[in-house]
Amino acid sequence: MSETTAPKSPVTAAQFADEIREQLTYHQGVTVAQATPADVYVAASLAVRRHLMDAWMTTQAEMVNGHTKAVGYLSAEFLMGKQLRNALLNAGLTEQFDEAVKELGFDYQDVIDAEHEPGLGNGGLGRLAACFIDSLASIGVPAFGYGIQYQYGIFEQEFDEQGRQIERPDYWLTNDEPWGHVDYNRSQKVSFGGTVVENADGTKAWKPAWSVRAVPVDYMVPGYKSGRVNTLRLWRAKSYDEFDLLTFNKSEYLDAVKPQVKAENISKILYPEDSTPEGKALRLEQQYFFVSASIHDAIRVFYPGQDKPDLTTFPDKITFQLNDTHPVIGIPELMRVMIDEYGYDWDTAWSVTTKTFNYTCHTLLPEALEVWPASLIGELLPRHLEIIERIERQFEAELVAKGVDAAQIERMKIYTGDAVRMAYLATYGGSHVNGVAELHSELLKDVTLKDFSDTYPDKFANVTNGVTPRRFVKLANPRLSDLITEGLGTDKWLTDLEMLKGLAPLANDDEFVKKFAAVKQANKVDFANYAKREYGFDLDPNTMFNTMVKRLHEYKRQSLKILALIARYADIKSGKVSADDVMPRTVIFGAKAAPGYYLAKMTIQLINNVARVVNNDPDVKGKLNVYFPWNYNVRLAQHLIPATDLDEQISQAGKEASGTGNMKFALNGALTVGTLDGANVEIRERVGAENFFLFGMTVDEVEAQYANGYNPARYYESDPRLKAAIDMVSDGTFSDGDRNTYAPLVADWLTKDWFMTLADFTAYAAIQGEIEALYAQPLEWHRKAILNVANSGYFSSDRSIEDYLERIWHTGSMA
Ligand code: 26V
Repeated sequence: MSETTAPKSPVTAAQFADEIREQLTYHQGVTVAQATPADVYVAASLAVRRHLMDAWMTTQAEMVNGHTKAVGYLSAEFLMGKQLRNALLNAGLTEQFDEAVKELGFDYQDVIDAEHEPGLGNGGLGRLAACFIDSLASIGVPAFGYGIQYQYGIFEQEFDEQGRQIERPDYWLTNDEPWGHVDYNRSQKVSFGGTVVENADGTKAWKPAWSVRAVPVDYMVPGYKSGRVNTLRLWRAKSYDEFDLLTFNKSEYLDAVKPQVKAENISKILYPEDSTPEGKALRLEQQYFFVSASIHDAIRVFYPGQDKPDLTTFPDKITFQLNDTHPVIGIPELMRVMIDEYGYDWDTAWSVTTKTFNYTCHTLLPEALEVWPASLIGELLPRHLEIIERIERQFEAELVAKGVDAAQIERMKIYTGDAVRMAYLATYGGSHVNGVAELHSELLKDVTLKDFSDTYPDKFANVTNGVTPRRFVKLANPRLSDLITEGLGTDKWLTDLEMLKGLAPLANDDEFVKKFAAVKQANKVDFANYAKREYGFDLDPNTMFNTMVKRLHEYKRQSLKILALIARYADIKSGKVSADDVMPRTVIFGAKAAPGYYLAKMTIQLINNVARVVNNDPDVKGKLNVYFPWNYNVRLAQHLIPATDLDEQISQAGKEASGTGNMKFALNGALTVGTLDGANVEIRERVGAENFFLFGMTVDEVEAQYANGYNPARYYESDPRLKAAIDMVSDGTFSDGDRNTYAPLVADWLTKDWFMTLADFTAYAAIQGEIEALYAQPLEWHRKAILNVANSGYFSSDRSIEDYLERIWHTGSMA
């Protein structure tokens, strides 16, 4: 739909207040006088949902009846962030809400704060899925997001007295959750275990041992000014045997609920690992659970009421995007459904399946590519293992026919006999494979999936990631949004982000630059207040805000940042740089570590203790401060990114697939210090090399170092500042004199340092001088920041989706 048919904010503020009152009365049964901010949050959310309902139903009806292929985005994670303000924005009700809440006697902020964000994702991959479904709806592409409604999302992070990470369960569903509609009537049955038997006619039948009920919980995904509302369908596992009466009667109460507990465990918790997959049965159960339910759901939606649907048309109805390897079991599942449930022959099923699926890879770390033990698949999904075996046989025959040599065929095995390589299955079983930034896609072709790209070059594509400007500029940074709209004379940039280019000339207009600087300053003051309120921190908004937020991983190199910071601290403290020459900085970290990731957790402890020591040292007072707000999440990102002056993207070259934080920062007018890695490469290309602080080894230099036998101790010995910093970590400066606390971390740096933190230290430290010199000239700094904003329009997730439509999905938006 075009903008002219977008919802026209059909109500006034007074009417919207009435709608909230009505929900309070008839849904919650409380009066306005009795209501808490949390009640108003629920009532307002339900009221917004009602406004979106017609568009939601129309979108679904037109999707089924229309001629446009739909997109099914299969993802184990959707890191949505808070819903209310986004829904208000897209429904055109923001102002009415603000006034209505006031009229009802509530503080706007209290109502917004009552929403607990659903943390149904680990990091970049989950947040990307959320940005993508926003863009699909905003562009008007019919789409389903399909995933799992975990009862517990990513853990809540706290720090103990020693600065160590503590994980607490995230009880996000214990409060009233107004957004998800539980649709018991559209449940699907998902089965596991058992055996495969052969029928008299030679066909196979799977006799599963147990089943669970997949109940869809539907979330509206409203497009911005598109009049479209797509669906995010998250599956919740329910038991069929609520209660085993027979067992119960024998008074074995706990045994009676066992099957129920087993079934419902499937959607109980999000796995908090985000790089090293663990071969856990429960995780494979989760994957199969949501993928099987989703495939059956799509058949139900697109062939309504049909017993014998013509599934050869399935790829014309929907294309499934596999978000990493997590949903790849969908490939043998669609084969099984077509052959066993609908009676198609192998070749027809294969042709439909390969046309239906596409695979996005989000990593370069080989250890992060999922490989399942065949024994586990055989136990849980015996029929699927048979199908995978047959895929392997067909694949090998195809490779032989193509003249591929035996050694390469051996390397390319999907099914080794012991294990199943899900990335290989996805590559062979789908039409396209894409990486998430140009460099990443090139490395996929040249390294990770080289044999496959040599054999099937046409399958490989790139789609560089993007972020939604609605949430990450308009909602997160209203001041900048207003200034952009003023500068461009229109707010159409929110759906056409390349229009930001129009700001470039304004980088030479001192008046505009000053306004831009004032926006940043006001955002910093806001963040300082927020940090005071939420964390008790005292941030000085008159210092440079220097931020590093992302999951804690060795390859992302928080260690590099902390070592440089320690070196700086030592310089100031020793008087090596005079206090007058120091550009005051506030360094802000945000990061969760996987609960079992030992070195990552130790790094968190180190950062917290460096913060404690530095912040309490009168010698550096006002010059250097370090803060680590705990529990980094989407909400904190929305507060912190607009307030940041300098952003850190310092991963070892060749390890960060893309990054999306880098895009959010650039769009919010931060400058980046970064390596030539992931999407940094493309950001720098667009914003201009002179507006980006580049340092560090390239991919080729990294490879050369590995090849020559990298020796970190050499760097320790050759840079005295680095040596001093590491020595301070080992001598107990940040552990009350205890020399053991960080010994494993120090030992890793000195003897292994796989991600070459030490090798990049000197270059990283050197560029700090350049950064501070520029920051000392505010007008010049902000000019460059404006050019970052102006030239980052490419990194809209709308553009990413347009690229998927053209390169991968071969479809478009609804008329
Ligand atoms: C892997 C695993 C392994 C099993 C346990 C649970 C789990 C959950 C997630 C993952 C995949 C992590 C991969 C990931 O998040 N990649 C990030 O994807 C972003 C979006 O494309 C990209 O910007 C980041 O560079 C990339 O690290």
